[in-house]
Amino acid sequence: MKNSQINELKSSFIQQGYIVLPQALGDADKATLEHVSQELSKRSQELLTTVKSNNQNLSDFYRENLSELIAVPEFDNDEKVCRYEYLKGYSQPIKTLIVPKLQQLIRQLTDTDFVLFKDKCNAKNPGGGAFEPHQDIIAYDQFKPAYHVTAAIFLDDATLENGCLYFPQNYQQDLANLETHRVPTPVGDLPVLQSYEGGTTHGNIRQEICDQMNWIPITAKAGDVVLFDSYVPHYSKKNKSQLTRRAMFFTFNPHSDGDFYEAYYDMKHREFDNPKFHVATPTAHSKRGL
Ligand SMILES: O=C(O)CCC(=O)C(=O)O
Repeated sequence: MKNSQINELKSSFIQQGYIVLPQALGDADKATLEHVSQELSKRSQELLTTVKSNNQNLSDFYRENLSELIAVPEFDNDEKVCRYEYLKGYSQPIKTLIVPKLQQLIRQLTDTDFVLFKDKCNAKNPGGGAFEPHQDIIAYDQFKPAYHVTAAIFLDDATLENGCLYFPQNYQQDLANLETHRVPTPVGDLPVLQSYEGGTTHGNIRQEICDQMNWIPITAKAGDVVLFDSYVPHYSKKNKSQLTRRAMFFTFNPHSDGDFYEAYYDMKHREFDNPKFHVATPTAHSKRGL
């Protein structure tokens, strides 16, 4: 990338909270991710099927299997994979090839060193996968870092029909007069918006605040990367197509805050049902009374 392009992306990222990087990964990386996705998707499906056929619950299963891939089902079907997590912990190519590449990319665009905080693949199978408007930060605040950057890598084209992401345009300007808690971050004070607590809407940004933002769909091609910070609100609709809309999400925190990857996944294995891990997601546990 040219310096002028990088500078433009940097300021857009700070202003909007997200940027789109078309075809940011090369063919070899795309092939690696396709291979990993097939392997891990198969494993997560096996896990859901086995736990169900053994009449176990996932919460007990993960407390006893602390290094296993985490498979999370859709709320309306306990054998349909919504997402799987702990990719770096489970896959060598993710650890040695993909994560270092993303660290390099994020460094180039933020001038800061980041370490991996968490990682997941949203399977977004036909008929599933709607994520309500939310800010990721409220799902992460049990750990020290107060600012994160996520690289979303699309493995399939993301379209209006299959549930692409939506982000608001200039939300900070639109919400400038909103009285809300603001957190100091490396890119200035960022707002934490009021959300619903408990029940089926746990973690969703309150409707009257959603209505003040100008949401736009971000369609993407397989191989595109969208970088977004942990404060920018976002959502996606149900997949109404007949095919999956897979996307991997690698979330990083500044290196200077420390490395929490294993601590995060230790907690997630031990507390699978904790609502913190089911913010605005279409997963089985988020839709239970909390
Ligand atoms: O995969 C999607 O469509 C939305 C992802 C998301 O917002 C999340 O996992 O927090």
